[in-house]
Amino acid sequence: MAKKYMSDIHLEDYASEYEEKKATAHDAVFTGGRPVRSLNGGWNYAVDQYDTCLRQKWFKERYEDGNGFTLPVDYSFDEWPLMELPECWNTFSKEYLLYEGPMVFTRRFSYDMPVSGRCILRIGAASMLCRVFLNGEYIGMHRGASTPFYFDVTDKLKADNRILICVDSTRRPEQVPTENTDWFNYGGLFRDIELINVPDIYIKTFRVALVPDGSFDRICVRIGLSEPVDGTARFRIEELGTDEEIEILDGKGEVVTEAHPRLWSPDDPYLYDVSAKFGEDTVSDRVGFREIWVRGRDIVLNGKSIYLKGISAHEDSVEHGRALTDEERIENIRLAKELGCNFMRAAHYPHHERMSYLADELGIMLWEEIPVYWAIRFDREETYEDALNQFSELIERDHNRASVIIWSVGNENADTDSRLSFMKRLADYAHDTDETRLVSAACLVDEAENRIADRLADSLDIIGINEYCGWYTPDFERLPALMKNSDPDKPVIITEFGADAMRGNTGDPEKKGTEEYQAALYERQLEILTGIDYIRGISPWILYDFRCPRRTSSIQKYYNRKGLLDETKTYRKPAFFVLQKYYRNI
Ligand code: GCB
Repeated sequence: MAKKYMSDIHLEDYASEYEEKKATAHDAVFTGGRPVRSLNGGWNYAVDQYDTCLRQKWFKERYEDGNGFTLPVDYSFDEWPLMELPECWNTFSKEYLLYEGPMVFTRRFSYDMPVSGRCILRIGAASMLCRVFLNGEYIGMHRGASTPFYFDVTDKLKADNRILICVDSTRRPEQVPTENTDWFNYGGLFRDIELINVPDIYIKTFRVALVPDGSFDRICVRIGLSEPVDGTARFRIEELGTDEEIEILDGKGEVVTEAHPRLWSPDDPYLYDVSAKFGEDTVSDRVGFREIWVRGRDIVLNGKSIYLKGISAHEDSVEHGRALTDEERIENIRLAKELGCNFMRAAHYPHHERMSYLADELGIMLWEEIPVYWAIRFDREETYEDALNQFSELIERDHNRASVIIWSVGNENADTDSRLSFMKRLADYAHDTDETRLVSAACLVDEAENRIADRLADSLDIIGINEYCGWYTPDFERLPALMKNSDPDKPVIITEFGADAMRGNTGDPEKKGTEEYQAALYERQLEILTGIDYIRGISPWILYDFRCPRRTSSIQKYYNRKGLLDETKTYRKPAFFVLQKYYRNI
């Protein structure tokens, strides 16, 4: 008897069975145009600091021992308080602001079982470890805080259901990102949770883009099915009169069709309705067509050399943490446009997919990044697999977004052999799977030689450089010297420069932390960077102040204050206008 009731408190290895059934990029399902049943809304929740849900298998909901004896249980799902999901728990309640660890979410829902077809559960993102249970059974898990994941739950659904999700936001050294980052580690189910109905055999992947060959009149369409069957699919763009048959063999098909689309650019973000059909299944999307390449030290959009007038941004808001509303996303893009930007660096992890849809619609080019940030465990194969999986999930998710022109494989990682091989593999993967974008990373300057020199550069199309002359690097004279000492054979983007400035801390332009110091630093940086022919863009750090537990000084107050706006996103610091003027004059 003792064994039966005590096992959960003596089993140290309780979590290993929940490492099985990992959701990966291979499970991703193209969702555009499909009917979706939202599971957003009120979920019962409880902080579960000691992982008791997993240890005691609460998800089994065992209230009796089978002999009529009522078992004591440590949960009461339906009486737990409610949280409206999606949400970051840190901003949901002050009580949880600094809570890191496991939290359990559960709700009931009814479901009208269709006569045929399958049902896919899609979770937009959960930070960082997520385990899903449906009707008493373990469905699977996911790692990584910023990409969507999918489970086929067809055989587990009933008319009345209980879903239970354990989300564990603990930072761990071997995770991607690792435990030390310069941003706030928000926890929660902070993107949409939905059920998607698909036919028995369905379109799983759907990629549409111009062939990047400079002709601007060849559209490549790739379709992948859920089963390795043969058949015929159709691809349509009504507005262009395109109606193509695609032969499907073994579940895969590809066609290159001639068309003359109006090209997408930030000045003319023109989108087409495209669709594909296989059997009873139809998917659709709104897609822009553009070509982006590198020619020598130039970045070329639709055949014309461009300069990336950018700004970096975190996904952060005082009220909602990373669970931004659509209004907040639109406002962020609007602010970037007010600055004069044609480009945003979505740092340092995949932002919500709505960001790239909105960038497509509103006309702003995007740099998208995975959180291979600082001192990742580059020596661990499991960490590489995690990074690669998050990267594949991102590429799968945003492949059809014209606005996304650059995939970044990481940020500011010390140049070691293991880092080189880790990030080179990621860059090679991006080149192999997606020929319609450029690959970059935010690299470090070779401090000893004061030169742009990173062994990873050979694997990149564009070299990103973070330099903090006038801030972390006191001697400003190093910047012109850096420019002079360097002779890269490809374009460079200054992916970061900046200075902290607390709103209202005004007065002395010589004093770090004042609004004036920040503005003067921008003036000086921009003056030096102007006219350096291989610098083909900049994305200074950063659009607005963002929460950051590492920043404890009296001018920071747990915020990184390098924003051009403060955290309310309403107050423009003087440096905002310096950059705006610069962009207007380019
Ligand atoms: C960097 C990092 C960024 C930090 C920034 C800073 O180089 O890439 O994540 O927030 O510096 O403010 O120090």
